[in-house]
Amino acid sequence: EIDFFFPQEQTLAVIKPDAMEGHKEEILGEISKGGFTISHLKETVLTREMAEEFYREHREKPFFSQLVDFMCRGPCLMLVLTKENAVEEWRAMMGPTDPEKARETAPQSLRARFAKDVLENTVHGSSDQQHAAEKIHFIFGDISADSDVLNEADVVS
Ligand code: RTP
Ligand code: MG
Repeated sequence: EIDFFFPQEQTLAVIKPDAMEGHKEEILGEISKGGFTISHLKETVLTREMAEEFYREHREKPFFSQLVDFMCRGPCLMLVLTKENAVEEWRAMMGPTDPEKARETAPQSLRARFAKDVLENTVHGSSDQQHAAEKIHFIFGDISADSDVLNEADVVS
């Protein structure tokens, strides 16, 4: 029998303000069922400056100011998820950006189930490992020496 070793990968997940209002526990349950380990967790209301920086790759898009308004509207839950292939697996659990498309192509996904529209779409996930590393650093600072398992010190309030 051969045991293959797959390295653990980290991704940043965000439960967005629309979902914090009624689906937080259910989404956390799905994350757990999906086999992800949560190593860091922080509930926060983003300032405009933080939201602008977080989504800076979209600053030229027509929806940018709406996106920033939405992300600052209430608390977000920020999570560092660890698993083999975490970036791709979390994106798959989220489903496509637009929930209408999600309902057609990925009806079990979080966005298909909970999202209102293409803006208020429930969850964020890093698009690749570089993006994950950047955004995790932006939200949580340097966590490179921390354990992959959540302990009290890593819950930031
Ligand atoms: P995210 O970054 O939040 O995980 O979402 P994503 O990769 O699926 O989509 P992205 O293109 O990166 O867009 C970031 C977020 O901007 C909002 N959006 N609004 N009104 C619109 O047409 C529109 N398009 C995108 C969504 O909140 C989207 O998740
Ligand atoms: Mg994106």
